[in-house]
Amino acid sequence: MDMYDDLEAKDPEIEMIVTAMDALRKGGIRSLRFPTTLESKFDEYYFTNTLKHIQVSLLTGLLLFAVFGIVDLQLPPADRMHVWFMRYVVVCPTIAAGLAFTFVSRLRRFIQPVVAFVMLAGSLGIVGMVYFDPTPNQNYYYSGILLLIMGAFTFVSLKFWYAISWSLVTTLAYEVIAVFVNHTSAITLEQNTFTIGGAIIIGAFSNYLMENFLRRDFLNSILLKHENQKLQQASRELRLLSISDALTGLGNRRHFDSMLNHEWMRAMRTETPISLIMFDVDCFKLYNDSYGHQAGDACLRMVADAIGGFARRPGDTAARFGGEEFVLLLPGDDIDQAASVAELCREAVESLKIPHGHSTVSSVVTVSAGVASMVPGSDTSSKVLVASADRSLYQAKREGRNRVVPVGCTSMGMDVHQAHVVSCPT
Ligand code: GH3
Ligand code: MG
Ligand code: MG
Repeated sequence: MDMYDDLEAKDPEIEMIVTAMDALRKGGIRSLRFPTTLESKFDEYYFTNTLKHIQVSLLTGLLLFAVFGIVDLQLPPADRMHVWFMRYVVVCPTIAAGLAFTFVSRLRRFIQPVVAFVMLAGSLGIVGMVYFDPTPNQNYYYSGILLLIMGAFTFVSLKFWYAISWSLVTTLAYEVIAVFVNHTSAITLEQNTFTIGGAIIIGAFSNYLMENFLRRDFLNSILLKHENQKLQQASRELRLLSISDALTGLGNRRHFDSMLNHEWMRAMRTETPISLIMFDVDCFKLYNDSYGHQAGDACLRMVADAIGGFARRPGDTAARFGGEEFVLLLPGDDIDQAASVAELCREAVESLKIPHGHSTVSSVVTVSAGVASMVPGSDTSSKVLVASADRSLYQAKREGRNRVVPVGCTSMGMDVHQAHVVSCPT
């Protein structure tokens, strides 16, 4: 099974890529053309991956063309001047201009036709030399055409259709000069034509393979990018799932533990206070018993929303501690600030006005809260903070529920002295 089979087929771009990949695997010249949108992306990719290569090959071609002027020394001076004119006034400057062009990034989309044009200048230059060749069978420069065919198909990274078009024009130009102008002997012409044809077939095959593989490479790079994005998204979702409570959407216990650890260390470093509020829904068992478990779940969601709205700053963490207990971690807040937030939460839950006909403290759903605050020292553990908040919560329950008890303080919300210590009958 391929990695492609695994991709969901619904994404049209991916479908297009999979089809193109299949076509490239099956082979054939038509596979060397993607649908327009993909093709223009491939152009960009091709350009980026072949630019250096093209520059090196043009520079090498320029040097070779210049150095090959040495072979012209065999010619009589008058003929040599013609050839040198072709070589140094026409072809070399054209190659140099083409090379310079490759450095102009905003014209990069024309790089293929420009390289094809430079190659054409080179091949027509050699055909010109064939024309001026003073040797008896005018075959002195013919091998240059073979060299250029090799270069065009493999060295300069021309795309298949550019290389094919170039080779046809070059061959035609050579044949016209050889047949109609130079009247090259039949035996030489036949030999040369077959060799050119053979070189083109071999060159075209190599060029086709290179482009085919480069296209596959391009498609693979998109697929890999796509897979990567999907994996990243899945891992983000998984992480979110692993730290959130399924019922309320708040952080879960694991998230709370890790945030507490993190913020505890930070508070220790910065020597700032960190506060924890622990909430517990009052008489919730009775709520469940009277309204049913589903209504109980809906009630927990509303309470969680109300409390979660008070985690406002980075580092503030609202989480479900378990059952009908919630926590709000407030790094940077001291006991007074945290007690005020706890009181606001208590009021927020009360003002939801969720009817609770069987509560012993109110006609609506209420929460009790225990608040603790510490500046962590190196010898204290965050467990101490949780334990103190828990103790305060227990005290709030004992003092009559629907109230906030900061550690070591008397309760807020309801006057502690008027509160009856009641317990929910279970
Ligand atoms: P107190 O005021 O002393 O806190 O009394 P309480 O009835 O709230 O406390 P208790 O510990 O006796 O009961 C807690 C109840 O919360 C019992 C359990 O069925 C209920 N509960 C815990 N988790 C869930 C939940 O996810 N959904 C629902 N619907 N009920 C839950
Ligand atoms: Mg409880
Ligand atoms: Mg309770």
